[in-house]
Amino acid sequence: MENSRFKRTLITTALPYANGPVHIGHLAGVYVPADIYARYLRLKGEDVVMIGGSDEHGVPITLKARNEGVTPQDIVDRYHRIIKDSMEGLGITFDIYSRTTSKIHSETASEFFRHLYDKGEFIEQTSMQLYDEQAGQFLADRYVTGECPHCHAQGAYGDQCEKCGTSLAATDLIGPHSAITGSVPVLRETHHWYLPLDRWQDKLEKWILDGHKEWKTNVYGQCKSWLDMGLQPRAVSRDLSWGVPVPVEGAEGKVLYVWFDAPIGYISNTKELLPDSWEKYWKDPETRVINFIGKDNIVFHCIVFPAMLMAYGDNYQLPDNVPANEFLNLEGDKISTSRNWAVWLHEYLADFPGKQDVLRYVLTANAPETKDNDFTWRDFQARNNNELVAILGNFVNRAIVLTHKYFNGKVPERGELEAVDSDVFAELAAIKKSLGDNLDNFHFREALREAMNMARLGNKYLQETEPWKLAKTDMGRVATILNVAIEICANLAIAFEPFTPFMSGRLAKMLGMGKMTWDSLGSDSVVAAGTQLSEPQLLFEKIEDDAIQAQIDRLKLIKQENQVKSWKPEPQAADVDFETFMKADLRVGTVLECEKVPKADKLLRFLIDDGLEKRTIVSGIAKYYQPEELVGRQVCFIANLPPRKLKGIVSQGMILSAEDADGRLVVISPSAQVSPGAQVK
Ligand code: B3M
Ligand code: ZN
Repeated sequence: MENSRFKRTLITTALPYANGPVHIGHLAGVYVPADIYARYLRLKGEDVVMIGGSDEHGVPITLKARNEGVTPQDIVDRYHRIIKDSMEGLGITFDIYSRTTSKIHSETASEFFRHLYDKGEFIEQTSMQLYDEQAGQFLADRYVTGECPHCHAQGAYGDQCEKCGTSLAATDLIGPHSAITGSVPVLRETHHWYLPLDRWQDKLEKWILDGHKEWKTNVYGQCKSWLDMGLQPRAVSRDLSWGVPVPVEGAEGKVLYVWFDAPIGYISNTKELLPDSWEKYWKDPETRVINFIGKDNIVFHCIVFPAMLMAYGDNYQLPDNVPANEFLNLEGDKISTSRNWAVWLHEYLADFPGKQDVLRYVLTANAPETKDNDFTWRDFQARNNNELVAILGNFVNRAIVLTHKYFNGKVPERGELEAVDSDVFAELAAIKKSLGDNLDNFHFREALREAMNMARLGNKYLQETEPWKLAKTDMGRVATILNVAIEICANLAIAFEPFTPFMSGRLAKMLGMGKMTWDSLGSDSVVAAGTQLSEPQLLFEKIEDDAIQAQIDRLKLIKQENQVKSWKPEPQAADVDFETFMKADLRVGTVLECEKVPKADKLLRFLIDDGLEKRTIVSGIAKYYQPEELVGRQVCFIANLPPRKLKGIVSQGMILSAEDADGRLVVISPSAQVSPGAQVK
């Protein structure tokens, strides 16, 4: 920031809803990049404050509470803890991580609303909204489902039909039902306060479209399309009992809309952190505000909240940048809290203790900065084993082990530099430059690649100079080479600090480094000659297949469970007349023999006593039964099908099974022993 007009940076991070734990999607989109950036600025010695907290209002929290039979406060208490602890566990360095149910927040949000209200910044409007009489509450759009008026799909939501993608109003739905009680909602009149965004259209256009062409294209593009459509008034209150009460008369039973109070949470949390100096971070033009968010939050941070701040006045600063990320998918599917399709941070920390850096590294190397990206466990393993272990860990280990071997772990003095040594220092300085440029521009993937190039440089240097070969002939040269190698290690500790702080801390300690600073990065004298290194410790260890397989198996199980949950029986088939049905000869037989059909993993061959003779039937249920367990059992089969050849075996009939929701086949048997050949009627 040396040459810029700013003196300090306020970093805000989207406040996660406290209705579930955080997952890798949240981390990759918001918290890991924000933390990298904050750590980078701190390394540079800048004045920076990073604000976080839980978003504890909104309808989903009330529904979850209702489903579990607990209070909304119980829900947010539970998840706030989990989120706060797990983020801390991952080394996300919030200066404060607070919550929107705090007293200071409701006071701040309430005052904010009241100030706008008194200034005449709202309009009041009456409208008809769907009301669930059984639940005794108005229904948020998302909680009404019905038939889409456009494509006539069932199960369209009150805000959007997921089938045809049309945006809807809940009142457009044909045959609407409440998602809370299933009852048919009625229309009721209600009134709300609206922030007329149209009043701010011109100012927002100038500020973003003219003033912030440097924003990421996804962010700029979304803003432009909102602005091009023309802004409309937005309701800022809701009929709900959970939230910050609307602080005006005649507003009983109404609370601030969650998206009105949540961004004010950034302000209240700053106040809580810095009761005396918070205003400096919000109202001084020398403060630079950066909002880290996911792409689904762009409109609220770039249009709605800035309009709120402009309406408030009092010199509130608008964000200087909003580096929103795209989404991270998991093993090819969209991450979903409700479908449990996620890698949850608190579970990761329990399953992979001490491996915070690996997750931070993989999420950054694969960050969805410009497009949606995919997290896979195989990629996670490969990046750990082939990059962190094989490149970074390996180089550092070699440098330190060799220093112990030849100099008892004391960093040797270096002699005259040869070209190959000076090249290293020139390269370190060049990497520092592009690392810094990338970080300044929120290109964290690229920045991480640069940091990794430093480790590649180290390996290449040792490969070229081969100090182990010189040990017999030229210890002076060995001293110089290892001195340079240790300098590279020290540079690595600094360069990686924003990305993998746990490793950096351990490495810095091994190298006897003091406080790490950005200034010393790229220099040739971070560690003084004569410094005693501690015993080498591995920085990273290989992750074995079984740990990865366990994660993949867990996801497989979740996929199956989801399939079962969303399963619906086939619609009933067309009518069949009685005569036709009676032509099918269904019988019971006893299984005499059962065995796998060679080279056919689905098929079992049965020998069945059908009361008249022994008949062979081939059936495709081998995945679901061991042959032995079926011998002696009675099964139902169709006796009068024409014989069919399967894998060279003539099958005389078909064994009946039921297909369960997960595709599993279960054979149908009589509920009591009957004579073989008994007909099923
Ligand atoms: N809680 C939405 C989300 O988690 C919301 C962010 C608020 S930021 C002020 O996607
Ligand atoms: Zn539709």
